[in-house]
Formats: sequence, C-alpha cells, structure tokens
Amino acid sequence: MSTERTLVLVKPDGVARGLTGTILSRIEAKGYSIADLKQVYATRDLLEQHYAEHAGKPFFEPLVEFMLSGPIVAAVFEGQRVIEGFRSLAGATEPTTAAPGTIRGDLGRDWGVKVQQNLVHGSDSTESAEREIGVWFA
Ligand code: RTP
Ligand code: MG
Repeated sequence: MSTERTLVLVKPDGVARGLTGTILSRIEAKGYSIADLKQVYATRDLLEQHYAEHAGKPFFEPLVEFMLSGPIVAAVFEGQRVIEGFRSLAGATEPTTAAPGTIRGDLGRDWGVKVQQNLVHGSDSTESAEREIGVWFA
C-alpha cells in the first residue's frame, strides 16, 4: 500500500490554548510523520475553498468567523492509512461526547459558543486530502 497524506489543522482554539505542541506530539507518537508545517492566518477566500462542502449550512458563517479568529497551524502528516488513523485519534466532532483517549475527547469541551470549537481538522478522504493540501500549501 502506498503512503498516504492528510491535512491536519490545529484550529484557533487549539493554538490559543497552547495545545499545538501537545496535539502534534500525539500525532507523531501514534507514528505519523510531519511532511510540512506552518502557522497561518486564514483568509475568508481560503476558508470558503477549504469548507466548500459546508457552504449554505447554518454553522458555515460562525465556522468561518471562528477560523478567522486567530492563527492556525497547518500540517501535512504522512503514513499508511493516516487519513483514517488521524480521524480516529481526533475523535467525534463534538468534544463533549468524543471518546476519552481522543484529542477532542481529552482536550476539548463545550464553550457555549455558536459553533463547535473542536481543536483540530483532518481530511476525510484521499480526494479531500489532496484538494485541501493544495488549498493550504499552494
Ligand atoms: P473537521 O472537518 O473539522 O475535521 O471535522 P468533522 O469532519 O468532524 O466535522 P464537519 O461535519 O466536517 O464540520 C466541520 C466543522 O464545522 C464545525 N461544526 N460546528 N453544529 C455545529 O456547531 C457544528 N457543526 C460542525 C466543527 O468545527 C467541525 O469540525
Ligand atoms: Mg469534515
């Protein structure tokens, strides 16, 4: 099987809470490698490309506002089945009920705000991974 790549974002809540190192370290500790890494301030244009599948949903605008609220750390991780492996490590979308042992389950909670602030993003397929890596590492 060929080595796979995925796009991981440490979202503004993760960076602001000083969890970037912890999160990247947990991914490395599982055995995946960093292929590229940078801190960025997203733009609305970039986020509209990244979240194109969510355009028009009720949480889209609060999501974009949240993602514009501070710096993001964007990383490309690689390894066998890293897309599935990272999503498993990240846990379910909602941190309150994400399983303990996952990044969202261990490090996240409900903050009573309009959109789920859930620390990380991970691509959900090989097609979206290659598309998203192109968006963030153009
Ligand atoms: P991600 O794309 O960030 O890895 O997360 P995901 O697949 O688990 O979640 P997805 O359904 O793709 O939604 C993208 C992001 O939008 C925010 N969201 N908030 N109802 C809500 O408050 C809500 N629903 C989605 C989350 O930040 C989610 O990660
Ligand atoms: Mg998603």
